[in-house]
Amino acid sequence: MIKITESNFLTSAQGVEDSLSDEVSEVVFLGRSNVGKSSIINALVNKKGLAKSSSTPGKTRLINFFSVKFMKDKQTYIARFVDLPGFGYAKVSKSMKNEWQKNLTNFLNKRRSIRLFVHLVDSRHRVLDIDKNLDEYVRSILHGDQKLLQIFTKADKLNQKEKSALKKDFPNALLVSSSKKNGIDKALMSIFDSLFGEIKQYD
Ligand SMILES: Nc1nc2c(ncn2[C@@H]2O[C@H](COP(=O)(O)OP(=O)(O)OP(=O)(O)O)[C@@H](O)[C@H]2O)c(=O)[nH]1
Ligand SMILES: [Mg+2]
Repeated sequence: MIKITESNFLTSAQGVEDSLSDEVSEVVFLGRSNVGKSSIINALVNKKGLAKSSSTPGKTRLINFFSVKFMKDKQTYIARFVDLPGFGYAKVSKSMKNEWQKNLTNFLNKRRSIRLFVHLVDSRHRVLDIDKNLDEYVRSILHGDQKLLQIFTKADKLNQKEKSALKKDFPNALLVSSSKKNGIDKALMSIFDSLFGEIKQYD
C-alpha cells in the first residue's frame, strides 16, 4: 500500500529562475488548460483545494510547488508535485501567451530536479495537435533520469464502450477520474514507482 500522508503548498514561481532550490525529486503535471491538472493533484494527495482548480480555463497561472510525503511499508519518501499553467490557454493576448509558453518550456527544459513528466490528456479528446506537440516536445528534452507518463483524465465522462475502446487503443495508459476517484490509486503507484524505483508487488 502506498499513501501520501502529508502534503503542503510550498511556493509559486514564474519560471525556472525564481523557482526554489532543486534538491528534491519533482513530478510535473502538464497538459492543456482545463484538462484537470490541479484536480488530479488534489485527488492524489486526497486534499480538496490544495491546488486551486476551476471550471474556467486558465485558473493556474504560476508554477506551484507542493511537498508530498509518501508512505510505503512504514518508510517515508519525500518528493514534490508541481502544478503548471495549462498549455494553449486562449483567453490571454498573443504576446502574453508566447511569453507563458516560453516560460513553461524553459522550465521543463532546464529544471533538472524533474524526475517524472505526467502528461494529462482529456479522454474525450485524445488526439489533439496540442497534445501531440506537447508529447513530442517532452520526448525531445527527456534526459536519461527522467520519465514520461501519460494519463487520460475525466474518465467519468466516458461510457463503458468508450472506456473499453480507449483501453484497447492504449493498453498501457492510465485512465483516471479525479472527481470519482477512479484510477487514482493506480496512478499513485505508478508515480511512486517512477520516482523511487522498481516495486515488484503492489499490495
Ligand atoms: N467530470 C470531471 N471533471 C473534472 C475532472 N477533473 C477535473 N474536472 C473539472 O475540470 C475543470 C478543470 O479542472 P482543473 O483541475 O482546474 O484543470 P487544470 O488543468 O488545472 O486547468 P488550468 O489550471 O486552467 O490549466 C474543473 O471544473 C474540474 O472540476 C474529472 O475527473 N471529472
Ligand atoms: Mg490548474
